[in-house]
Amino acid sequence: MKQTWWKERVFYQIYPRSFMDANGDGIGDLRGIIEKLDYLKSLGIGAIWLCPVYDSPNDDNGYDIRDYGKIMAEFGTMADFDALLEGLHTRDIKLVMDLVVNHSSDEHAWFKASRKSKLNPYRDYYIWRDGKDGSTPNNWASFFSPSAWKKDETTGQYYLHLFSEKQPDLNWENPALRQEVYAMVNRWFDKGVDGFRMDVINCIAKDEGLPDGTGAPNAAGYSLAFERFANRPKLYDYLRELKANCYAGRDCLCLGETPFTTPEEGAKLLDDETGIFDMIFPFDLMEIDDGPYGKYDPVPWKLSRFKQIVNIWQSATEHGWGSLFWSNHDQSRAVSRFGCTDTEELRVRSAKMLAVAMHLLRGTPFVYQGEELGMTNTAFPDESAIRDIEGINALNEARITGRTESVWRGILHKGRDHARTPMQWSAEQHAGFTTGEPWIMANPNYPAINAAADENDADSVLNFYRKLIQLRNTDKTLQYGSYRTLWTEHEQIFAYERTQDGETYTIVCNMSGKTAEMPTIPDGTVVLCNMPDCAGMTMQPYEARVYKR
Ligand code: TEU
Ligand code: CA
Repeated sequence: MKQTWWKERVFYQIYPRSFMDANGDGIGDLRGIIEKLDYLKSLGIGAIWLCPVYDSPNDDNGYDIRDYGKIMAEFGTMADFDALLEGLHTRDIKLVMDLVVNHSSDEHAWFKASRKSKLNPYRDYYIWRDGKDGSTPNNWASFFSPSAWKKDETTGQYYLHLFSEKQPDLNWENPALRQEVYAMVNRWFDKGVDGFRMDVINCIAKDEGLPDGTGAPNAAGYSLAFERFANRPKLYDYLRELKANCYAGRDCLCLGETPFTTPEEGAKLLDDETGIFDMIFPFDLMEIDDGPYGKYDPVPWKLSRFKQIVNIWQSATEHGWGSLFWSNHDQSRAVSRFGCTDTEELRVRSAKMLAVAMHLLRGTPFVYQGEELGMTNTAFPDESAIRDIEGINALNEARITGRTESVWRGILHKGRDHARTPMQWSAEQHAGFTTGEPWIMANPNYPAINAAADENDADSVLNFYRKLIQLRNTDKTLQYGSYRTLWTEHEQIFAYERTQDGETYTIVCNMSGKTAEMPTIPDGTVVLCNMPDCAGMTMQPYEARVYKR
C-alpha cells in the first residue's frame, strides 16, 4: 500500500460563507479564515477542503461559478487567497480546493455566449436540445426542481441543468471545453494548491442521445435519471485525460464527490491500478435515514444498516482508499442526526463517541467545521430563516403535492442550512462570527456551545478531538493497519479492530442511549475513552473506548 500525505492527515472542511467574517458584512471571508489558522493548526488537522471561493452570483452559494479564475468579491481578493495559501503552507497544512465543472453559472461568459445563437462558437460548451412533442427533450429530473431542462427563448431550444436553472451542465463531449477546464485547473495547480474535491464529477458523462430515465417519476412526471449519467463509461476517459493533462508529475489529491455510487462501482473508481480517483465521497451513509419520499422524509437510522455500510465500504476500498465523514455542508449536524442532544452531558459524550467511531476506521477522516465543538441542528423558527435553494425548492414543490408539513419537519431534521449556520466561536453576539448581521441566523445555543468555552474546558469536545487527531496523526497502525469488524450482530455496540505489525487497536462504541454489555473485554489497555472511568463489561450510553495491545 502506497503511503502518501492524504492518507496520513486528517482533513477539515471549511464552508467559507459561514466560517469567520473579518470585515463585518455578515459574510464569512478569506481574511476570516486567515485569522483562524492557528486554531486550525491547534486541532492537529493536516489539510483543508475549502468549499468554492470563485466568483459566483450565489444561486447555490458558490457551486454556480461565474469566473473560475477570480475570487468571489464577498470573500476577498486573489491577494487574500495567496495569503491564505501561504499561511496554510507555512503551517504545513495542505489546501484542497473545490472544483465545480459538471456545470457553471448561467452568468459565466461561456454560457452567455452559448445562449446567443445556435451558431455561436460556445454553443457546444453546454447541452442544448430541441423540445419533444411541445415539452422537454427527455424526462430527466433536476436535483433542485422538477425538470432538468429549461427552455431559452432566444433560440427556442432547451438547455440541461441537473441542478438549478442557474447551473447549466457543461458539455464534456466537447474537446474545446475540456481543454479550457484543464488549463484552468493547471492555473490553480501552478499557484500551489494541493488537489481538488470535484463536485458531482461522476455525473459529467451523459449517455449518448440522452435517453429517458427509467426510475420512478417525481410529482411532475420527471425522473432522476442517474443510470443515464452517473459513473458512465466515458467518465473514465474524461478523468484519465484530465489527470494526464493536469495531475501528471504533481503530488496532488484527486477526490471525487460521487452520488449514486454502489460499493462495486466505488471499488472500480478507486482501484490502485485501474481506477481514476484517489478517494471518493459515496452517499450510502448520508442516505441511511431517507424515507419513502427521500431525504426530507427521514426515518430513524438503524445500527445494523450502519455496520453494513461501513463493512461494505471498508472492503470496497481495500485496493484503494476510503473517506470517512459524518457530515458536510449538504448535511445536518452529526450529533443531532447520529448522536444525542437530549442533555448537555449526552451531547458532549455522543459527539466524542461519533468521532472515535469514524476516525479510527481505515481511510481519511474529514471534520466538518463546528463538528469539533459538537455543534447541533438549529430550530429554525419558520421558512423565512431558510437560505438554501434545495430546501426552498423542496418546500415549493411540497406546496403542489400537499406535503408542506412533512417536508418542513424533514428540513428541521436534515436541511442543508444546519451545516451553514455561523461557526460558533464565542459567546459574543452572533457567536463571534460577525460584528454585523449574519447572512443566516446563528444557532441560539451559541452562548453555551462555542470554541472559546471548549478551549477552557479540558473535557470539551474540542479538546477530545485534539487528542483523537493527535493519536491518529502519530500512529501507522491507525493510518494503514487492516480492518476487521467485531461483534457484527450486536444491537448497540459498534466495534472493530485495526492491526499492523503485531499491534492491534480495538475500538468499541456504544451507539445507543442505553447501557450495553460487551461480549468480552478486549485485551490491552484503554488509550482513549470519553468517560471519566471506562472499565468493565458494561458500557454507559454513547460510551467509546479505544484499547491497544
Ligand atoms: O452536491 C451534489 C449532490 O448530489 C447534492 O444534490 C446532494 O446530494 C444534496 O445536496 C444532498 O441533499 C454538490 C454540492 O456538495 C452541493 O452543495 C451543490 O449544491 C451541488 O453539488 C451542485 O453543485
Ligand atoms: Ca465578510
